Amino acid sequence: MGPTVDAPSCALPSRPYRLADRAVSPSGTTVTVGDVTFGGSHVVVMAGPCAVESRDQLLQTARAVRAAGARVLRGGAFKPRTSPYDFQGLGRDALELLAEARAETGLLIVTEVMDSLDVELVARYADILQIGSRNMSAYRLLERAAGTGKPILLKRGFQSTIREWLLSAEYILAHGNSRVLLCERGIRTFDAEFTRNTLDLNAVPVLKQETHLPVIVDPSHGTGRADLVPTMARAAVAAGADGLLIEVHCDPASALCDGKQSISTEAFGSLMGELRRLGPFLGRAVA
Ligand SMILES: [Mn+2]
Repeated sequence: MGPTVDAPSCALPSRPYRLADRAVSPSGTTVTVGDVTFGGSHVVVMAGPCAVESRDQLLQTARAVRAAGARVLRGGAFKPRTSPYDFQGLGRDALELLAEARAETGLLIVTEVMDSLDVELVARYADILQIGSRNMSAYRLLERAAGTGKPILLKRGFQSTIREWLLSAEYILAHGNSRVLLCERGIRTFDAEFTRNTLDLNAVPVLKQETHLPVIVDPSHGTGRADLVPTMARAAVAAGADGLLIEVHCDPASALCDGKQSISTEAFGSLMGELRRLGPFLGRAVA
């Protein structure tokens, strides 16, 4: 007999994201906000403009997405733009308009908080706080947002691995806030000729194994192209996503932000019809 060698362990390597670990809740966690539940039998659709631009723009879009079956209205008040000369958002005025749209339509509000200094302000208006892709690793911001007790939509950093993303979620969970939604929104790859980002749908089944948290897909930023959004939205639902985040504008050609990837209210209505028909084949209802 030669020297003894330890047999390779077949056990999974221990996961560093202790609270996000699927083992904590093997059947998955649901996150309930108002009358909307993420992670259950329904695929929840969140829709609206990239940025709140005006009262008319927001209300017109909100009414249309509500009529088509969306449950949550998205709309940026504080916009992290690549150029400091681009439209930066209407700030507090946008939050007031979002509140007005909620009062009229009954839609819940998801909007981004970009800076620790704005957390309390945004939390006074939002039903769900969004942490944007650029801020996924802003750990103090994550903790401040977690401390509000509001549900957090955590977008994946466009240059972040799934492990890094789950560890960012762990910051929120470890700070005592268990209501985290993970949102895949595309990552930067070598091929940006035809698409703005590469939508990583691999992440959906990977996350379903690794974590109990609900998984959302954003096909708008994931592709950067309105014409690709319906296809990738259907693909996301087929892959097992618990929700979708879609940019919709009442007049995409005039949008101040992300017009190329924003679908019209009419296209959104058609997409919702397709998703509703597709859902039963996948064991999900779409709402
Ligand atoms: Mn956008």
